[in-house]
Amino acid sequence: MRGRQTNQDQREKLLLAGRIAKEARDRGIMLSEPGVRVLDVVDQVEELIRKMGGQPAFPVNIGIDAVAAHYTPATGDSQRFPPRGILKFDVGVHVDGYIADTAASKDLGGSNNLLVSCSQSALEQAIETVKAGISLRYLGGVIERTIQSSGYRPVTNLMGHSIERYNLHAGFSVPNVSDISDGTVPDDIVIAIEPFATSGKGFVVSGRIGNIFSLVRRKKLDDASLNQFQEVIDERYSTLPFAERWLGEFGNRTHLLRKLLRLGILHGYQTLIEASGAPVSQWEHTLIVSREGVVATSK
Ligand SMILES: [Co+2]
Repeated sequence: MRGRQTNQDQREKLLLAGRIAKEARDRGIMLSEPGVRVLDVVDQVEELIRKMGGQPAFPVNIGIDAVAAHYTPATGDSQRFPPRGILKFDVGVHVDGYIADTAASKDLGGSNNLLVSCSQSALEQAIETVKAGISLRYLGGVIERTIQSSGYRPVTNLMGHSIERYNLHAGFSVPNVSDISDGTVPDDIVIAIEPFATSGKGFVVSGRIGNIFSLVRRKKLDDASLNQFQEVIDERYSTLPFAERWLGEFGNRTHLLRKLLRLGILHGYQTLIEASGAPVSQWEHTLIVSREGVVATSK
């Protein structure tokens, strides 16, 4: 895939995924209000993605306050948005495997929150700055300084990432600070840039599995129901992350998921939580970067 991201057909699919992701993200942010059921919003947004001709590239991630990433509601989850808190709404869309990944934040029950706006400014600055060949030290420094100038810290162990077909985290990372990588941004690449800001320590630790899984590798087992379950997952999601609640027709899915996790056939994503329990904000766009310029597909 790399080196061929700007082929016209691929580019159109990337742009369509970006437009759908933008709509989905904005709808999600609008619907997420104190007292509203989280699962209702997530269901509506994932439905919108499908109606518009895309597929979710991962389950909608809902992060409230110190939860930075990797949480999605389970089937029947009755949780409601709290009266106050920093919400991160992270959406992924793919069209034939071509992915857009985008996120926004909102101060629930409040308005102009500096923690929310500083990571947004950092993303804007990063998009202004990024180009093929630019040093990651410089780019990371722009993000870091923008967040610090508002009195907050970037989250150092969460990073932007390259994206390839059916591959959300394709190996190349875009740090949110200057001193993590000596590399440069390659020509002809799709990357998501995602600054995270916090009033806490500036790094996340792993919590429990947040109802999100992905296929690592299929294995032929002696159990027919486990084999069928693997096949359905592989056909529907390939190796992209999926939610427990997307497999509602399998009444025994909790049991099947647990078995496949234990066998290493599935990976379970642990929630990522700010180390001191402080709130985190995040903004994210997906960009096509080439010598001809930079296009933010989800903007
Ligand atoms: Co991302």
